Amino acid sequence: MPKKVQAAVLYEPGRPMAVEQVDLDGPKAGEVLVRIRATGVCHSDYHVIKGEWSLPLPMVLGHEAAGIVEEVGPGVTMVKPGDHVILNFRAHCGRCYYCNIGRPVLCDGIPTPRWVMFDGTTRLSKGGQPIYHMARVASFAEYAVVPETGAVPVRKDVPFDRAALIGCAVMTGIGAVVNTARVPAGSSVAVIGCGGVGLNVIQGAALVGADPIIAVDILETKLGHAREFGATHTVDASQTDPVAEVRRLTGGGVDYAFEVIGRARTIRQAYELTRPGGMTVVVGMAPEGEELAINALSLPRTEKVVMGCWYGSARPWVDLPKMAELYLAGKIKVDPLISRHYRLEEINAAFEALGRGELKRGVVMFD
Ligand code: PAD
Ligand code: ZN
Repeated sequence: MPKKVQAAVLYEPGRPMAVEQVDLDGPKAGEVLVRIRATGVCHSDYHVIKGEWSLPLPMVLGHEAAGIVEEVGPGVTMVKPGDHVILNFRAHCGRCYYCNIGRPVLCDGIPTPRWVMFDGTTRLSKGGQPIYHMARVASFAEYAVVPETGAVPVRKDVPFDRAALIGCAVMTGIGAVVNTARVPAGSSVAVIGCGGVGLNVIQGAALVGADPIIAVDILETKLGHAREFGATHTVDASQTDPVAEVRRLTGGGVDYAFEVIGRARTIRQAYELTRPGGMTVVVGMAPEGEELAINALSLPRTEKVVMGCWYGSARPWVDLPKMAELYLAGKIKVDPLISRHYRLEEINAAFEALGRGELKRGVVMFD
């Protein structure tokens, strides 16, 4: 018998999610049932809500989450009931080329899309109709069934709301600096977009000893948060041209520029405020089909590197527990990322607040 669980279901882009009872089948071979305790409100889910990416619907969104393993399917050996886990939104196969070279985020060993289990079917349904799983996490629900590699055990003394944010915003932001770009101490850094992920790029830059760290946003409140997370300078892009201002502050551009919004226009700004020989890292996820135009001749003439960053180039089974340890050791800030807690019934209001720029992060909690 499937389990009846409360979940937020997106049926149509641009429409509120319906918070309702759906069916969740138990874990099959290699899968794990997780009781979700906390899940973050990240802009990646918001892209789906806004219809910027064409994904199959209906879908339960949510990919930044933590919970407790309740049951494991046949053959599961990496986790056991009772484990506290951070959900990994890039569950990997462990056998493909990318898994073997230590880049599991790029795993291409699973032939099925990221909205269904590895075997191509969903565990979520309603009235016999399948409901898809956002990034094989689908945490806007009381329970989730995820692949075994998608549930990473962590120390039980990490509060669930903090653990949830480690699962995406913290890992992606800090990972962008430490794993993707490998920013050396003393480098100059600019971060365009100071939301939940951008603040973590800023704290990652501070962690590795970058200086200056220039934060760019269009909201004054966000620039205030940026200072709290280690920015040394702020630029209000609603008042000033960020390219000219960052070039002025640094005498020609930064060593590393991070775009953390997901628009071609701001990616181009990030490229233009990168100094010759520097690196532009694209973390933000643009609407599907959006193309980036940069001056072709500028590439050979400046030797700039343009680099993408997915999930902070994480090795989730190493890096997520490490982030949890760093948090518990007081070396990274997670508490001040949380602006507000919500209940699942308030999920639509939480995304509206994100859209208005009112949140560092909102976190949905379950009883
Ligand atoms: P958010 O909404 O919390 O933050 C976005 C920030 O950008 C806000 O502070 C805005 O005020 C600011 N902003 C908007 N327009 C401009 C502009 N023109 N100039 C300067 N600042 C601006 O989002 P988030 O931090 O949750 O996510 C940011 C992006 O990162 C988004 O595209 C999301 O999908 C992506 C993401 N990528 C990964 C990954 O693996 N690469 C992981 C998680 C999120
Ligand atoms: Zn996210």
